[in-house]
Amino acid sequence: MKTYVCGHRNPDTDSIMSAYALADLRRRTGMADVEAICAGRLPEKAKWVFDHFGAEPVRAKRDVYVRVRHLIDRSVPMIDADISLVDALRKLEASGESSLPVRGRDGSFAGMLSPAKLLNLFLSRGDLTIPVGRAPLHHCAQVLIDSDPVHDIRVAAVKSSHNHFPVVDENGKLMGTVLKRAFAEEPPFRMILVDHNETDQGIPGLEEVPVVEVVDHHRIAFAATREPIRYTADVVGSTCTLVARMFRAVGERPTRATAGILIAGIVSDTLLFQSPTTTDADRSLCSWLEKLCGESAESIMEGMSSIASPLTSLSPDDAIASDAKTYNEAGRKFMLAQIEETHMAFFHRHKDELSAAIDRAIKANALDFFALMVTDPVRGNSELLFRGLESVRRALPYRKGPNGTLVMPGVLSRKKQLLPEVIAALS
Ligand SMILES: [Mn+2]
Repeated sequence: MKTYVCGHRNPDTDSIMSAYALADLRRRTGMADVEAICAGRLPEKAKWVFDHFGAEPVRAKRDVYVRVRHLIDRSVPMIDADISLVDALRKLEASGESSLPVRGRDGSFAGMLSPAKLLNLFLSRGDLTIPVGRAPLHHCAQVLIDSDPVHDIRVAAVKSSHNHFPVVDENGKLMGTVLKRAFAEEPPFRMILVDHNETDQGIPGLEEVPVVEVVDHHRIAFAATREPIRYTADVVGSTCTLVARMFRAVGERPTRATAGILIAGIVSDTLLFQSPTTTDADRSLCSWLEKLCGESAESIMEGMSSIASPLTSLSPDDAIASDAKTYNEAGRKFMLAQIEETHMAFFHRHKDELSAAIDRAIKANALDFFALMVTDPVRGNSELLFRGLESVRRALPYRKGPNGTLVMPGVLSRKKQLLPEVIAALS
């Protein structure tokens, strides 16, 4: 069964790199079919890292919804319309199914071959050597589209009197059959979460798929599980630090590329060990990785910094969404976004467009408020653009600066510094 390793939505470098490296480790320790994916678009910085180390970038995936095509039963044959009816009936008999889909010359779905529909033909001693396409076929079958999410049709399918559902693609081409019992089965893949554990922050569709492992350095707000799962959490500066530690614990050495990829995650989350979230574990595991990689953390950080910031390279709507996390706290729904930018003046100049984009996001996501934290990792400061619930803004301990933003001297971490203040402001 396939296992996806995936970080949070609007993924940052730590999320993507830890997914890549953990998939590598799980593959080495015997997991057969494991793939690192990225929840949405792969950011330019991440592309640079994979390119720099000559590694295959993780695949960007919009969601992990189970779709009709995942349920197609490959053991159920399709009947070509031009074979003789008698051959078709032999195939049907051999399959053990009560009906089979018939595929027209052009690949389209022509109907279901079902003995009940042929009774008249048998009783009238009709010719069984005619092509099956000319025999009476069953037409009222419920035809499914291969790309449809299963959750939309599960209830109707389970209630339906049919046991066989022919599946077509968007062009009407017959793709196979889904058996009714498939709707009751477990999803055909599993998830490993890195760098997050809250379903709200995960890839869409996550709520449908069993999670078998979590590796994370955030607060724990994970739902109760049915079975034991592997859960690795610690208070360190990056998830990549935890993955590096896991390599070491089982005596596996990351390759040069994987070591570099892990370093990229560590230095981007700890802002090259300047963030207050940094721990000794981050520093010591990073120096182990530097030896394996042959490149310094500083030079990898420098390479990543050369990539344009979201503020310069993206539209205001995409920029505020590029690293935004959703929270539900004290009955309020809100988003906290973070952008790194070493030119604060550039941020001030675009404040109005960004405010408008934030207001659109508040409306689209039915939020109570949205705070955009713009962080200058070089000077070690942040500024906050706050929109929405005025009472929360007033309760925050930051003063208003000359540019109308809230100034946050020495604040670098959304998780460790901003989020606790926001939660305090809500109570
Ligand atoms: Mn992280």
